[in-house]
Amino acid sequence: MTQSHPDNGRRDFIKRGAFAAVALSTGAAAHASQETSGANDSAQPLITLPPSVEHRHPHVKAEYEGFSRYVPSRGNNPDSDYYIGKLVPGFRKPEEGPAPFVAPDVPTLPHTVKEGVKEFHLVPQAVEREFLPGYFMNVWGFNGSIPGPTIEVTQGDRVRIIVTNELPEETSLHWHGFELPVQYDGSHTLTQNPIMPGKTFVYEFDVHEEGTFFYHTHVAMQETHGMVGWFIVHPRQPFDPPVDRDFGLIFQHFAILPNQTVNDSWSMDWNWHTINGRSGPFTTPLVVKHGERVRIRIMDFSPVQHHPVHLHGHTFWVTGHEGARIPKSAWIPRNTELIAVAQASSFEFIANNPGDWMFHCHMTHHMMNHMVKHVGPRIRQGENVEEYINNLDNRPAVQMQHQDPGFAVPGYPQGMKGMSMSEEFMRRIWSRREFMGMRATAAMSLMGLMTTLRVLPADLYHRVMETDETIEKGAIFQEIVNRFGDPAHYEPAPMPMKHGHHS
Ligand SMILES: [Cu+2]
Repeated sequence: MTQSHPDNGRRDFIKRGAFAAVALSTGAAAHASQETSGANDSAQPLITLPPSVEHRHPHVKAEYEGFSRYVPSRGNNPDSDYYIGKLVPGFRKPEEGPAPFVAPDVPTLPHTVKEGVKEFHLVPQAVEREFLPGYFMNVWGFNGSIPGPTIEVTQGDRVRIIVTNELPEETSLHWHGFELPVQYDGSHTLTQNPIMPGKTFVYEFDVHEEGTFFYHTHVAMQETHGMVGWFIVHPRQPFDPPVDRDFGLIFQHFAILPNQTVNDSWSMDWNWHTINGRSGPFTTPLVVKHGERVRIRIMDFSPVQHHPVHLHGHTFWVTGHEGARIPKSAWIPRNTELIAVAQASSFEFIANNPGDWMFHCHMTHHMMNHMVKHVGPRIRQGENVEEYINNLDNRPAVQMQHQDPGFAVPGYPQGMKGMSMSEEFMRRIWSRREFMGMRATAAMSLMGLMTTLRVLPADLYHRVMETDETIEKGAIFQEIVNRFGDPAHYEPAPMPMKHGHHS
């Protein structure tokens, strides 16, 4: 592969001082440079090639040129295998097998092996789920969780799933996308009799496919209550190139009216949105190390809405949908991927741009939740619904005008001033390791179907994810600005926050 203007890229990197160091390390030093990314300015050769790639593809250096796993970069030739990091491998060695699948805030379903069959127990049941701190919703899921726990197997496995129905009504479970014997398809009444309350049904089949699948109730109205879970099948022959991270996010929405905790399964509308059963800012950030290859699988199990999911600061390759992995020649570079109801998409990228990056559905009304503080009893002075219900004859006075001057602005509520973020709310948001060191105002910008991708240099990743160090709000972000940005023009977030800060 001949490079048209390799020197342009080279000069550009070198010009950028601290960036250059990490782009200019040799393959053997790839891991070492990760430790010091951005903190070293010695000049070294341009190309960063992991030894495994050099070994397998001894002639790729020219193609690789122009792309760095440590600096936002494209590569020079769109037809190159390494354009936008397309086939740049992660640090994980192929012999280590696939990276563990991680669905934040959703457990993995344990299994036992009986005579060569992987046996799982799934329990459809009503569950209580805390969408946001203090906002407990009564929804339906599996084994105490919504989404249900992840089933994770390998292509070629035989699975037995023992389903015991703890719902108050009949159900059946569908294994979405599997080419299985029809009697185990779970299509309610078409292929099997319903599983009555308290009864057990056993599904058993061979898994010859690989990819991103899921299971769900096949009773439509139960679907609106949220009954879905991942069914991840790792390929027998590991995907190439290997990834270091494999995340899964399930997007859902519900219609839960003001002062209610139960979803309206008849509604054509929606007001609550969740990613893996939580709403922003309670969604858990995806934290990765600078330079890693990352896979994210997204899936939409919303009853009626599609989601254009947008990642900031990176360009990713769409590598598969719910059907199967896409041949490499047909991978598409994007920064926004539209997933329709019951579809899944997988994409991969090199995390070469440090920072806290928005990762969210781009539908404006999916970037917020309920917004109903001004509706019903909550417009009244005091917000205790119990008191209101228990004393209908002497209900609290209606609060005709909110005190916050923002409510007087035409176009209310653009500033989302109805959102209540109490001190306890914020304490819970910030109590999570994954949130540490983000800007003090970070939570204010995350609502509904919004989460964060945090790309951290190895030392900062270590501080956030592997130590119990107390990290001041904004400290990690400030450090990233210091190393990779323009600190002279950076203004830290005000502390304390206006609403519900904590110390
Ligand atoms: Cu959306």
